[in-house]
Amino acid sequence: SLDLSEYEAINRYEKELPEYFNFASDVLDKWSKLEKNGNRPAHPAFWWTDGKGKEMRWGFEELGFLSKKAANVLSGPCNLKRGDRVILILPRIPEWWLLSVASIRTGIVFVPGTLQLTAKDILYRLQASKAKCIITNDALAAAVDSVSSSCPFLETKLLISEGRRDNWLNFKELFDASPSSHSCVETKSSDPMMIYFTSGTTGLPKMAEHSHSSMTLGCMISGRYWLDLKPSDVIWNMSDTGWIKATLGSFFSPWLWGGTAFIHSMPQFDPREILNVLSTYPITKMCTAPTVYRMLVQHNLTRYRFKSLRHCLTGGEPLNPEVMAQWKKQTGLDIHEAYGQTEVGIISQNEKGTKIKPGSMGKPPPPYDVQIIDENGNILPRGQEGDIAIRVKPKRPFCLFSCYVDNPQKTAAAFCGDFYVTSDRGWMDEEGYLWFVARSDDIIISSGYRIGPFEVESALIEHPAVVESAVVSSPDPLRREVVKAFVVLSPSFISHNPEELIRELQEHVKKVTAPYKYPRKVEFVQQLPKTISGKVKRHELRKKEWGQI
Ligand code: BCO
Repeated sequence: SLDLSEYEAINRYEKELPEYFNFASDVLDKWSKLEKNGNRPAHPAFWWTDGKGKEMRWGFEELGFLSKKAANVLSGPCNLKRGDRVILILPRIPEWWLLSVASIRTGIVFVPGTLQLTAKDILYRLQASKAKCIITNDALAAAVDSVSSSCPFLETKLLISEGRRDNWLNFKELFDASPSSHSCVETKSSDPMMIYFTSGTTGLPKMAEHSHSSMTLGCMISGRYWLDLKPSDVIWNMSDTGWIKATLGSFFSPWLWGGTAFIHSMPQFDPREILNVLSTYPITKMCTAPTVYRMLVQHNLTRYRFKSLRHCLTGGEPLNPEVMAQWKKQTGLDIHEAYGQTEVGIISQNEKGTKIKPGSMGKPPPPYDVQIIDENGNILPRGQEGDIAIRVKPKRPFCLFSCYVDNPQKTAAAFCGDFYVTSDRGWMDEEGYLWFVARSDDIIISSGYRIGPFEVESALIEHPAVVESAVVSSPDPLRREVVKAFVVLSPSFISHNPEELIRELQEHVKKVTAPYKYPRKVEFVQQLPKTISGKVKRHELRKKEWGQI
């Protein structure tokens, strides 16, 4: 098996980070050698199914062979060089994994995005990232074409499709003709590897950059103690490929530990399909959003037998203790919750074999020193609520994001004194368990999505009925919280049927921006509460929604 003790020592501050690190050459290619020599269980490294009978299984050797061919497509016909950025928007199909590995091999910085992005979202991402290439499929090619003339940096469009499209390169054709020999570039541990667009409380999403070591080696401790991974494991992490949870749970963690990343393409979310897959395949670990567990426990789980499932995990939003109890009653298994963010990965976890306190996010793993601080960066006593923060001085944990690209102000604003501040409120109990309270800003965490109110308000204002709006979180039994819009109508729309108008506004938002952000609740109001200087008091509306005033 691969000796990972050095990487664990780095996470425990017992060893320095190596100057050079590349996940493809230092991890994947080493597993490939071990596999070839019979020193790894005969499991696939990648096991994909479309749920309709089509399957794909690759060992590490095959993954290496195929991803080297994909790397040659990127640096050959796509003309991409080390350091160039490529936007990658694909559903859960094998090419997403191949092209992500290929980017790492070539030193190209990949920028994943969700398939729910609209033309406007893509335009913003292409312009902000200055990406030279975009890779997507037929579902989004027309949206890309509708904006590409406004993207001066965009040189290449790569289509993953059986068909051809004008002005697009076809991946399959190039891949088939591509050579399989490729030398992985040497990347410094601190070189940029990937960028995620992440929503903030003001303005459009920021670009959180991660290095070649941050999330790869940063998966070490969570992979070992939270996910409890071994080479014999088959882990099914259900995240959409646009979120960091996909790289963490379906890529870096399973492959660092030499296990199998199991993927179901699942174009439509369907709880019954999930239960059937768990009953059919030898999945030993599953990780999915709390909202999914909430949906699953509404079914009679005792009708299913999950033969291989041993360990259940969750993260992205808080899980209710009642859902944990129902899951345990019906399956006999605990749900191990972890807490993290795009910028920092996993910073608190309920480790396998430790006491679970339902409702708590567990304890911080090394290298993170997580504290609860006040607004001046002072550590608060145990039991007292404050900002959840990560110590960055005297030593900055290597797994923290590098920066918000091109945005030194926002990067600086994320730090206070000796700490990186998560903008989540919480408290720590006497035993060091972390408890989530709420966001300290206006961000909405709905079914695991991080939604910036400004993005939804900007979409709403584009509708002629909307004079102005304020978007806040509102409680919801299934999604924990949902987006609620308070809307001031233009006089000519006041007499319209309110139900029809709500539906129209919802459909409008779904078209203008990624549909997961649409306001599931809408209330028409005559005016919005404002400060003397005219700033909308979102916190007042939010407090009312949550029954706090
Ligand atoms: O619920 P509705 O049907 O009214 O609306 C849904 C979709 O139908 C709709 N939609 C999607 N594509 C559309 C569209 N409408 C029009 N055109 C399209 N092309 O939009 C709404 C989308 O909502 P959804 O995505 O929540 O859908 P759904 O099917 O209810 O999915 C439920 C979940 C739980 C599977 C989904 O919400 C989910 O995947 N949540 C988890 C998100 C996640 O992975 N978060 C982790 C982020 S990373 C992180 O937290 C860092 C941790 C270290």
